[in-house]
Amino acid sequence: DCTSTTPDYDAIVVGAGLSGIYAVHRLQQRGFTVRAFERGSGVGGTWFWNRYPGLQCDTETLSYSFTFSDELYRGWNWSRRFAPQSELMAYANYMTDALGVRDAIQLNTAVLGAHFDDDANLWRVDLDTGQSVTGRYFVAASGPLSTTNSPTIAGLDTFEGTVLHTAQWPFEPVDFTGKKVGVVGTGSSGAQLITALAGTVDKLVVFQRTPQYVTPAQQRPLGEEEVRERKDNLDDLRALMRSSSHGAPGTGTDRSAFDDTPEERDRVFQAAWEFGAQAFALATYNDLTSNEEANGFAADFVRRKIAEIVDDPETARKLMPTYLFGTKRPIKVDDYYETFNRPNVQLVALREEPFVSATTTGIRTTAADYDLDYLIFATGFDAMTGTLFEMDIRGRDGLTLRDKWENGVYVRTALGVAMHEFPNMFLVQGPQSTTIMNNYTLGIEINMDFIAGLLERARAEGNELIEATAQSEVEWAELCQTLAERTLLLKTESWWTGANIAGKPRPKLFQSYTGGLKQYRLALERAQADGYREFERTPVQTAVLA
Ligand code: NA7
Repeated sequence: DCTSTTPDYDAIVVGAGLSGIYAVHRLQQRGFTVRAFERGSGVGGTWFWNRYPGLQCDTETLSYSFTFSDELYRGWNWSRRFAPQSELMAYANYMTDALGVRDAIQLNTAVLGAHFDDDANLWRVDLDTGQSVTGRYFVAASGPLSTTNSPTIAGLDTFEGTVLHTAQWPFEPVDFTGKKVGVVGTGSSGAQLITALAGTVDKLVVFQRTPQYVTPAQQRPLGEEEVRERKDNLDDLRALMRSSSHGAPGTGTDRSAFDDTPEERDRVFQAAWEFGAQAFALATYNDLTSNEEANGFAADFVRRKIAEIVDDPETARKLMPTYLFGTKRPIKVDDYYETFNRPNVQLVALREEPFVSATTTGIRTTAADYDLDYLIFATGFDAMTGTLFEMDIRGRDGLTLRDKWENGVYVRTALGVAMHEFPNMFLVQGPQSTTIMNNYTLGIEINMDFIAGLLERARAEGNELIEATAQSEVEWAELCQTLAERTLLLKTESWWTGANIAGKPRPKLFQSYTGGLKQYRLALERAQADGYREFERTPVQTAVLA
């Protein structure tokens, strides 16, 4: 006597960044009706919001492209080794149109909440437009880095200059010519912004909390020949990407740092420094982030470079990182250390002279007053769980995701894509997938192809209610933690360890799968081949109302 209530859509997708765009496509292609909601006024996600000067994607365009379609890969031309923001946005729009998914995406619409209805067995999704829609499936493609971290500084509201955040950049270009600009934060965003602004501004004050290991990206325009070559050998490229540790060529090596003499090691590090991209971190030696002594070889090499490059010994000292190399995300930016030789660039080491307050005219530290027209936060994101917690997501019996994951302390997912007690909810590039060791475009494909396959299988069985088993998420979370414990990553505080947000409890289970993208893909392929045993499937039934 069971009847099913028909939802508005088969699937509701949150976000129209690259993961949302691909999610809509993959689900539509398998015959599901889909609606995506995007809070921005355009598609592109990360590339839509992060429009700061100097932005470029630090994964090479060679592999930072979807590869599921030869035609679409060949139909797009990147101009440079690393894509600038405008090209990344154009690419997101190209994919949206080429895949014909634009009509399925509702822009300017934020998802406020999503509640699983235990009786109707569907998701009720509340939007900031006042609308409410229902879907059988709820797919969070909301991005691991999309809720900003904006630290508070006492008196900031009295500052008469302009406050900006790299990930909430104004739509109109900002003219920094002749201005005094302060940048807080020296992660990937800060490092790119600092090198881009230094030549324009009158004065640049860099407020650095933790010094970083920065190796050159070696940006350059692409030649016609190399573009043709990569397009002609797409099968090889795809195979290389799928069998590499980070989903891109040149990420991974079998060699240990102890295979070489100190002189040979320096030659290897120097060659990687000159090659650029992720070569230094990922293609020199395989034990840099598992063995402290090996780690020290790479760290020392970068510190020697800093001493060589930076003229002022005091500035060089402040720029020297002391934490373990590669335990924060490696930064690939050209001319970073060189920038501190410019007479208009000043480095402030916040651990030596912390902020006291903002003033009407700038920033006061314990050592000095800095006059500023602009204060720019390049302070990163409430990563991984931040955006998911911001939405009011509730599974069975009204259980909130925040409670389920105990405020982020115990994040558990089945294979990084779903949670027990949250039936028919799926994650694309969510916690415990490969977000910290990913070429995102391939990571998205691998995640979404698995999810679409599972949905298709369940539909064919007549079992449209899909729920990860409790056991599968416990096992996967334990695996993620065990793998992380074999690395040095837990020894450093960063968004990788979930330790970058003031007041947010530190996770006790690692929030990313660090076995590499190839092993992750193989784990998903095994799950598929074994009949998706991690997921209990039942027919959709709805309670008969008395
Ligand atoms: P990141 O990598 O999280 O970097 C944030 C930077 O901001 C980093 O230097 C932080 O110093 C600094 N920070 C954060 N909070 C503060 C406060 N309260 N005071 C001073 N400095 C602070 O963010 P990005 O946007 O650069 O990059 C994010 C990811 O995007 C990146 O990893 C790539 O995957 C792409 P800390 O090191 O915490 O001491």
